[in-house]
Amino acid sequence: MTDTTLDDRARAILKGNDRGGYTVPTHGLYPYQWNWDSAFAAWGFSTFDVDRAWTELETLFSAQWGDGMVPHIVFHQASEGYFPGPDVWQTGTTPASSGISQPPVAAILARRIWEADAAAGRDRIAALYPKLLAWHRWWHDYRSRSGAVAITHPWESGRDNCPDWDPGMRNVDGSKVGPYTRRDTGHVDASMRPGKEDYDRYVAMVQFGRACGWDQETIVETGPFLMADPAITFILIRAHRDLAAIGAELGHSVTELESWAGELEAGLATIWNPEIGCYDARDLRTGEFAGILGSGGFLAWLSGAAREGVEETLFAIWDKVAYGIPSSDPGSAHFNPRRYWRGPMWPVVNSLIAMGFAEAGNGAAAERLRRETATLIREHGFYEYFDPVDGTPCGGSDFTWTAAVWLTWAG
Ligand code: 2M8
Repeated sequence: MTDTTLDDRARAILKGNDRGGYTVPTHGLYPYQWNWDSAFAAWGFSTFDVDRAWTELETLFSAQWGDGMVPHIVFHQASEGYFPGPDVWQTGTTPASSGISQPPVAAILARRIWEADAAAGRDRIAALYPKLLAWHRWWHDYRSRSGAVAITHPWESGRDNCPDWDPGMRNVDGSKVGPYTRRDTGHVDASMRPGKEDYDRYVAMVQFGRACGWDQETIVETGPFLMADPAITFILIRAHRDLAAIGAELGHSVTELESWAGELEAGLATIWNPEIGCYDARDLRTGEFAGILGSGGFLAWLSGAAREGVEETLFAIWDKVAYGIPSSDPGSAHFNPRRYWRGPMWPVVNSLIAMGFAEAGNGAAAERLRRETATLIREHGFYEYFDPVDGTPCGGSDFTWTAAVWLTWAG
């Protein structure tokens, strides 16, 4: 296919996954609206329909909770195709939603969407701004207490079963969750998805949240899982700054956002693991580091937080594969090139990493990453993710965020 044909195909995927005001990540496997998928969808739409781009974000924020949290899934329409659905989460919200959040990329991408058409976007971004600010405040008040950003469920990281979460997962008791039926393995090869023990623990964490009425204080203080996530920390620092830039342009005082970004930047010291020479995920219940190098650490450039020596450490793992930056180190015992987030390369994360490289002045690395990602999409199509060693396409096909990053970055 030529790149023009691929552009057409990418636009057709976004339109085909549109369910009316929001897009699903892919047909079948994911039948609802996911938080960070939607932010990428909006960025993709902004290349050919800015009005639709804003609508995507507006629909997502229509599900914002009273405390500012923006849920990771919004269950607009009933579907039998996904587990766990609204009956399991039981959050009691309208629209129905999950009880956890997802990486706060919305402000980063909203700023880019606004740049795509400044005049048309002014009223839309002005209306979204207080909602984005409330969400950022939620991350600050509830999740930034240890210095870095904490997650209460691996699904909140967006990098669900990556080895970064293994220390925290070991302490979650999944043995008493009772029977349930997974749907994901009916859509894609089970060997590419998280295992049963992982799912038992995921469900146990949902059951804890449900039992305490999704009380954030209780979940953070006494829940089964609390880990510092370097990737979300980098993303939130960057998002605070982008939201501050938006706010300043709109005439708001942004000192609060700037101070939140500064606090997180200082807090990065708490997740520096000298043993691996990199920022690292850390179990906040035990203090244990995960000891994992992978795509999460590469997001340091997005917030301008890369330290001396990090480039050498991290680029060595990129050099071990042929296509893009893998979600974990191919040299480690945890690495699995096709099992979901335990090693594969995800175009969506690579687009954020490249954004960081470009802004840090490393245009050559940004271009290498773009080229490697584009090769996979040209050869195989718009898959959810890829094997970084031999390029095998994996997961769902006709995937919204892969189409979106083709239109905005890789293509
Ligand atoms: C994956 O996560 C969901 C749970 O949220 C799942 O596996 O069922 C992750 O890749 C996540 O980052 C993504 O937002 C979601 C939809 O694409 O799928």
